[in-house]
Amino acid sequence: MEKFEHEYGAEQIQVLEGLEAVRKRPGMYIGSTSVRGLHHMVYEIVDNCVDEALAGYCTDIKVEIEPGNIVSVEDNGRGIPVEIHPKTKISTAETVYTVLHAGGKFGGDSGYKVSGGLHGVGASVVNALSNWTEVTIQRDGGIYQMYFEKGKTVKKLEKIGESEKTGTKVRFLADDTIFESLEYEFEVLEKRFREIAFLTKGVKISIEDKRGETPKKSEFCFEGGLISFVEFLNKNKEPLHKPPIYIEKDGEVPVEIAIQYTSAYSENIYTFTNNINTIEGGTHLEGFKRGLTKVFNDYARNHNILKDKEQNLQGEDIREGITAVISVKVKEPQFEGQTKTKLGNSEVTGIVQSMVNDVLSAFLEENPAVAKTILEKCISASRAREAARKARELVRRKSALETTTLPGKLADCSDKNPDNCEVYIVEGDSAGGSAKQGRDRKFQAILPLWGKMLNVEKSRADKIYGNDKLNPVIVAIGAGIGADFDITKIRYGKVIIMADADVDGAHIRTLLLTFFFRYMRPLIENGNVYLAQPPLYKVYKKGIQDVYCYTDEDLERTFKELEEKGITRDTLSIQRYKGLGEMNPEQLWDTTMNPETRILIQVKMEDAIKADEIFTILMGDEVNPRREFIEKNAKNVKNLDI
Ligand code: 28G
Repeated sequence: MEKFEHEYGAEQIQVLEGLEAVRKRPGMYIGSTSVRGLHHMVYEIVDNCVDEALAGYCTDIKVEIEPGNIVSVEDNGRGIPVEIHPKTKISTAETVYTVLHAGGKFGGDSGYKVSGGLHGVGASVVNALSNWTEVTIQRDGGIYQMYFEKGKTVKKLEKIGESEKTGTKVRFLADDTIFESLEYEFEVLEKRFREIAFLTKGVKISIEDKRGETPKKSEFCFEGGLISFVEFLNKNKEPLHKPPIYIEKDGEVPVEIAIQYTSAYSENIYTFTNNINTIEGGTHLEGFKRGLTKVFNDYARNHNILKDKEQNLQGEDIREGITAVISVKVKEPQFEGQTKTKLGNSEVTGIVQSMVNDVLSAFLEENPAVAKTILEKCISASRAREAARKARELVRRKSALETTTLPGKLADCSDKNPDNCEVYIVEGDSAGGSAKQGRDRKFQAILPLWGKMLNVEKSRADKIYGNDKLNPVIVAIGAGIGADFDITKIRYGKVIIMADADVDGAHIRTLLLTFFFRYMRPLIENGNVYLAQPPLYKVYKKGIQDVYCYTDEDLERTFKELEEKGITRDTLSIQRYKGLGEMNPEQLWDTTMNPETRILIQVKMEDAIKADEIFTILMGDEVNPRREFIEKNAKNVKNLDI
């Protein structure tokens, strides 16, 4: 019966089937139904505003999270066209919201999107996955509105008022029967919108969170675009030249690049394709690296900075201390790689390479002082690399003669299969002692570390090898460092950092993480690095079992639970652990080392920008940002964990 209630035309049936497919397999369209997918819903809508901005008609984008997790997005573009679409026989606006991939298939003229979230699926998918959607358009002197529920048109587009303005406003409530959670994270959205604002110069993006008692608000607008982006990334570093180098070229594949060298040793290149962060790099990055290497070598030769008999500088020498952002716009991007964030379009390599060649070499000719500063840095990097190579060969030769000896402090485990094994890197001798006694020696190895660690941010690879604190870590893990690091050789599947829950412990943790980040990055990328979580409190009383609490909230919860059993707070004793050393071996096992009961935090690479920022603040030469950071986080030590 129901089937005949509405008179659907062939087009409409197709539409309904299309959106039904989206609701049946949401993950295929929006990536996932976790909070990650939920945030993608917002990005999809905002991307439409960004497209309107890229077309040159929109300057202002306003995002609000209303109470009840309703999202509102508004732009001041031309407004989605309201007239009847010749093909679908319904308004263009309704078409955009009900026909899958309307942007690409309909419309004839500028039908392609250059912005677009990871999935670039468009408004109809958001509509299909929303409990309800309300679209308001100001255009042609009027205000128009339409309304949908779970993708189905409930109110067709109608004129509801007069207006001289233009623009589009969309409000939606994501469907809680589809998404695991509707709790948007302000900070996640904020970070993405900052990024979009950097990538789309001149556009103002504001975000306001109206859910809590005190609303949060941020506003981003960068006239400098990528130049501002690079300055932002380098805000805690010491630049070697100001302003950043900016090169740009329009054409079939528009390319924009900003570069600024700093006194640091790391290489930080971020690439974007159609405003999407291509974390795994790809052809644009490849073209950039090739172009950069050639331009600097040519310049050095032509200006006799490299003598005839001297070897070319290597790419890695030329990238030491570089911070760069590369943004390309590709009509039909192919994303490859494990997380589909690697650009695969092969034509892009040559385009970026020749653009860097032409524009950057011209820049260097016009700015010889900048060229000289950068090349001096490259040459000293090259010398350091040569010294490191010699040091490494020495180590290799040594290990070929002697049989590889494990560090004396290491209490190794008996199982030799890395998949089963874990190594605890423990701060201090006394905690190391307890850990050795408390562990399960079959699969748990203990490596105690103590004393002041080498500051890896300020050291080059040649020093790292010879360092008596880090050498045991390198040898125990057994897979080398830097370019030689070979993850298939790791001796333990889990590398667990166990340090006190205080500022000193946080410092050791950050130092080790910096070291892993810079010299064993695949270990972090592969998820092998963990942070042990020792308890902060023990709650005890004669006659009841000891309760360990890992956070303040945990402690409060424990009090409440015990109160429900009639045990009041004032009858309880609380021990606050100041360090691992205060626990006996058995306690350490129960609370922090027993796989059945312990809490391990896996260190994620997801946020390389953030990680690099914290490392730089804590380790770099600039003292003020470090002090500010420590002051800000002294109370909340957890924030020091990436
Ligand atoms: C507020 C939240 C999300 C948008 C526009 C403006 C136009 C448009 C959007 O056209 C149909 C398909 C391709 C042309 C285009 C207006 C041309 C002339 C637009 C948005 C017609 C879509 N006038 N603003 N779509 N195209 N903002 N914000 O969605 O051929 S979507």
